[in-house]
Amino acid sequence: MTDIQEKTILLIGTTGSGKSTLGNVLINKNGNFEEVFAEGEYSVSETRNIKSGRVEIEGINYRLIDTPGFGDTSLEVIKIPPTLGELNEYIQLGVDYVFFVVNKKFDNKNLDIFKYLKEIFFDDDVVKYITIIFTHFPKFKVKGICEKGIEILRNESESIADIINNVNIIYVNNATILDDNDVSNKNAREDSRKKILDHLKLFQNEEKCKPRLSDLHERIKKLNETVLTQKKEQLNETGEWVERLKIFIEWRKRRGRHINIVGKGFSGVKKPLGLAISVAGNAVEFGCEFIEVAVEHIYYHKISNRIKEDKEKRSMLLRKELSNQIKDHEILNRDSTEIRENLTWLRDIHREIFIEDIHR
Ligand SMILES: Nc1nc2c(ncn2[C@@H]2O[C@H](COP(=O)(O)OP(=O)(O)OP(=O)(O)O)[C@@H](O)[C@H]2O)c(=O)[nH]1
Ligand SMILES: [Mg+2]
Repeated sequence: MTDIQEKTILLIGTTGSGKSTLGNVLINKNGNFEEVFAEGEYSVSETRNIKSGRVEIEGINYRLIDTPGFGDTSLEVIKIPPTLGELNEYIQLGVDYVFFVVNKKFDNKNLDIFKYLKEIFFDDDVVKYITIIFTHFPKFKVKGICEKGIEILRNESESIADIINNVNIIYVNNATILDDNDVSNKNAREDSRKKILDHLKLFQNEEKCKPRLSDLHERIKKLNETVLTQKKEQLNETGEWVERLKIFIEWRKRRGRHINIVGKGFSGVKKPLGLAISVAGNAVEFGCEFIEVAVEHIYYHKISNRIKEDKEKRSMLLRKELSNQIKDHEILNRDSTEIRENLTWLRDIHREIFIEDIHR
């Protein structure tokens, strides 16, 4: 009988985060990082089904479970890939490590995945087993830079800080090895691998993390349905808000005001997408922020994804996009009743001024 221990590593994360690649780096087939799990070359989800691979390292047999990525690019919701219902068959005996793979930035989608790990696949205990592995991080060997990354994350939001403080974090870079001469990327993969192997040696839980297997398929299906319904409601609500905004901004523009200036006197408390809107002293800031928030949700994938990093540029583009929309808007053809119905959120006096102004 062999005396080889077996440990299970579950790779989980959004699509394109680098799960399959990370699996290949750990297995290091033929010492050449050959593909065991298919790595995506194009911007489409590559892994459709769960797959497992093995590697023996220093007397320990690691079983790697590669999974399809979370993500729904069309709706900005994070549905659980239905095929993850089959995880049952792979992790019945429990897992030793959950490698939560993140492409550079820990965002809201990752917050959702974290929640699903605790509520759908495991329970709160899973946090002890999670290591967040940030991929696509070329400077991972520069001294101090990973610590700085962690510090930045801690300041990002309370919910992210709460996660960061309770899990292990590793930064790596597993860029594609282009050809035999691509020593630089090969070395980077070797260094990444070493970093993770050191972590595996250092960090071990005595017991395996037990999954919640019963009705997994059903629970995933139910959750996905709920997520989609919520998103649909949000979009409808946002759509209505943008409509109202267009009318309001048009009004301001016609009165010679800059599009961003909502002006004093506008008051009302509304909650598009859970964001409380109220105007007291700082009307201008409110205006910009509101426009940005409302439109961002509509054009999220069209614009903000592209230029996520550059907030100023993003606001500018969002506003430009909005003004283009306004140009097309057939506001002048609306009759007073229709406008009144659209403007229930304005104070009576402002609503009437607006209608008068439009029909002048
Ligand atoms: N530069 C760089 N590229 C990476 C890194 N990790 C992965 N990639 C590349 O990113 C792309 C996506 O990687 P995959 O490993 O297929 O991602 P995945 O998480 O398995 O994606 P799905 O199977 O769709 O869920 C591939 O082209 C990889 O070569 C990294 O650390 N740095
Ligand atoms: Mg994959």
